Amino acid sequence: MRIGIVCYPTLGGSGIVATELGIALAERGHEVHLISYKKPVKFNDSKSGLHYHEVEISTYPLFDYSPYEVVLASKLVDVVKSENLDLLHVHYAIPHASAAFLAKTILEAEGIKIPYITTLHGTDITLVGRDNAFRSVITFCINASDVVTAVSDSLKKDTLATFDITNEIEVVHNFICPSNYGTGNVGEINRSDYANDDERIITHISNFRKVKRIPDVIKVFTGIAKEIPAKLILVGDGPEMESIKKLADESEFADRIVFTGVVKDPERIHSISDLFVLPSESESFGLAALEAMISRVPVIGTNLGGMPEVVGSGKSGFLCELGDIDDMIAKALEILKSDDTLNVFKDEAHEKALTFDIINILPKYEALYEKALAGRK
Ligand code: GMT
Repeated sequence: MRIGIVCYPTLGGSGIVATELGIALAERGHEVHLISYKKPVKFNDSKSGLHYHEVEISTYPLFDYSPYEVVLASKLVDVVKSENLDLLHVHYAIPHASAAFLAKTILEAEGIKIPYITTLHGTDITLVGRDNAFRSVITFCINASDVVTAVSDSLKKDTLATFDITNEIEVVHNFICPSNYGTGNVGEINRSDYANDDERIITHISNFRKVKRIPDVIKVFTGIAKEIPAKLILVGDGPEMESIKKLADESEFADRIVFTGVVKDPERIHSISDLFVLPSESESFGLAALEAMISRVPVIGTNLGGMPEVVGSGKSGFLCELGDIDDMIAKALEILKSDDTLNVFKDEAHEKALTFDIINILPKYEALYEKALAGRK
C-alpha cells in the first residue's frame, strides 16, 4: 500500500507512535510518506520505503496566526497526487482530521477517492477536545473518517462520552518495538555518573505540562529519599520547567535531583533506572510507562485513563489514586525495599510490555487500512 501518515514531529507520544508505525510499515514493504511541519524526531532517513514531506508554514503580515490546517490540507492534496497514495492515516484529531477531510473533499472533486483513518491519542479528546471552540469540527471530522481508532478502551469510552459519535471506534493499543531496546545502540550511559551503587534511581520523563503533575513526582521522591538513598532524574522539557526547577531547588533533597533536558532516546535513561513515576491527572495510554516497562523499569502511576490497561497494578508496578502521595511513596518503597523484590517487579514489567509488541499490533492497522480501502466512502 502507499500510505500517507500525518503527525506532530515532536517527542510527544502521538508523534512517536506515528513515526514508529511508519517505520514498521515500510519494513513490511509498504511505501510510507510522513507529512509534518518538521522532520519527526524518530524519523529514520536511511529506511527504504520511508519518505518525508514538509508542510511549509506561510507567514504574512496579515496573519496573526498562520492557518496551518489549510497549508496541511493543500500539502496532502499534492502528496496524494504526486505519490499516488492509497490512503491517509492521521494521528491526533486536531487539526489533522479536519485537514484530511478537506483534502479528501478537494480530491473527490477531481475524481480521486482517498480514505482517511483518524487515530485519537488522548489530549485531542480529553483536554483540547473538551474545549467548545473545537467541538463541532472535531465531531464532524471524526464521524466523517473512513476508520477511527483510539489507543485504549478508556479513550474510546471518553470519546463516546465527550462527542456525539456516530462512527465506530476501533481500539488499537499503542505498541513497542522490543528490538529497539537493550541493544546498546543508543549509546553508553554510566550509572555512576548519576548515582552511587547504594542509591536507587527514580525517573520521570514527559513534556512537562501541567497534566503530568510533576510536583507530585518531587513529593513522591522526597518521601522515598527520606527512607532510602535515592536520586531523581527528570527528563524532558516544557511549559512547567521553570516552576519545577524552582520546586526542586527548594527541596530538602535538591542536590539529589538531576534535570537532563530532552533526551531523544529515553531507553538510555531507563537502562539505569529502578522506578518510573507517572502521576498524571489524565493519560489515555501512557506510552512513557510502556517505554519504561520494556526496559525492565516498574511504574508508579495513577489509576485512571488507559494506565490500568498498560501497567495493571501490583505486578509491573502500582497504580494509586490521583494525588495520593502517601500511597505512592508506600508502594514505591515496597518495590524498592530489596533487590529481590525489585527484580521480580522488573521481570513482570518487561513481560507485560511484551504483550504490546508491534508484531501483534501492526496487522490490526493493516486490516483497518484494507477495510478503509474496501469501503471508500
Ligand atoms: O500527553 C502527552 O505526553 C502527549 C500526547 C500526544 O498526543 O503526543 O500523548 C497522548 O498520546 C500518547 C500516545 O498515544 C499517549 O501515550 C498519552 O497517554 C497521551 N497523553 C495523555 O492522554 C495526557
